[in-house]
Amino acid sequence: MNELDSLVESATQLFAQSATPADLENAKAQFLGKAGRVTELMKGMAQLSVDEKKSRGAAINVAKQAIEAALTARRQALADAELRVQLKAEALDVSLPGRQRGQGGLHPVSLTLERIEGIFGSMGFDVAQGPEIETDWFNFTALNTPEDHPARSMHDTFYVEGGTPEAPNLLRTHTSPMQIRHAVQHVKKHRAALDAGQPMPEIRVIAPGRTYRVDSDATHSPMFHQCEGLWVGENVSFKDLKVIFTAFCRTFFESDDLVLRFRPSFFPFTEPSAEIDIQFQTGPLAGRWLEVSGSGQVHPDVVRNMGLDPEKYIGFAFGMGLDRMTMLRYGVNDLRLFFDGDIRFLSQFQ
Ligand code: 2NM
Repeated sequence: MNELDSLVESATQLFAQSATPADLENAKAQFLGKAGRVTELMKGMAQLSVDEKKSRGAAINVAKQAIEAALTARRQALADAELRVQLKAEALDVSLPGRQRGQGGLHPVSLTLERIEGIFGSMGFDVAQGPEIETDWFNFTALNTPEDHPARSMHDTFYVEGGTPEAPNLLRTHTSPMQIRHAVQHVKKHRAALDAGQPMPEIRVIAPGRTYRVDSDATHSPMFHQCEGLWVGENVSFKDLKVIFTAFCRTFFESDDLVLRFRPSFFPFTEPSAEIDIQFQTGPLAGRWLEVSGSGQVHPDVVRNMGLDPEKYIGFAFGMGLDRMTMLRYGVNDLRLFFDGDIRFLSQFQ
């Protein structure tokens, strides 16, 4: 191999060993740069004759062109390799499964509420919802709760801005004020018929929602959920309350042999009043009496505040805690779990 051939070969080798474009440009300088080996060969021709210059120059030129071709080829190879790496890094695998969006669900207390609405709905009850900030009239006075009743103290009730000293505003302590609002609306709607001595369609309504009391421990939350029910008509009796509430409990707890007990109690807005206890015959809670609701015949003064004649209309009402109903149904022993927002607890109800 002559001197020029071996020069081309060593250039090609050095180019092949250049792993980056910068290395390659350094390698190029060693052969084609100002002080490169090809340039040195050109300078070395100075003492040659014209004929020698011609043939030697042509040979050097051939070598130079071969080196330039090798350089161009290597540049292209490096650029191709770089592109391949880039394409691989940016590759999009369209066959990958999409990112799943976690499925949400209802809070257990909301599940209870939906259940209760469904069951009472099937028995002809409307659902009434209304303000959580109430007036003293709807929350207490209309419900026959006397001025000096402890429930009206700042100790038990959250008072809020917006009222007057005589008629303060407060966070409702039960959903009964909504029962009054609904009954008043209902009576207004049928006022003409009533005045003409015609019968009024019965009031059958439940009022679920948030309620507030100054209370906080393992079994009391300052905000809790209630659902009250009201049934007013000319021929309604305690028997009707017992029938619908028994049917409700058996459906709600999915227990056909569940037994109810009405235990005498007191509420300002009902007379007589009773606590409703239930007893499961089977399952983990079997044999124990469990309080689930308050109830009673609506007090004549309250019937009057609905705009009805208590001599003619009789009402029955009940009120239960949705949080407690949820605890009983699912066997949850700490009320605070419902308000902590821990997804590990809440996701178990989906
Ligand atoms: C209860 C217990 C007993 C009740 C009474 C009324 C109304 F509006 F008719 F007066 N609504 N709800 C009632 C009766 C609520 O909760 C423990």
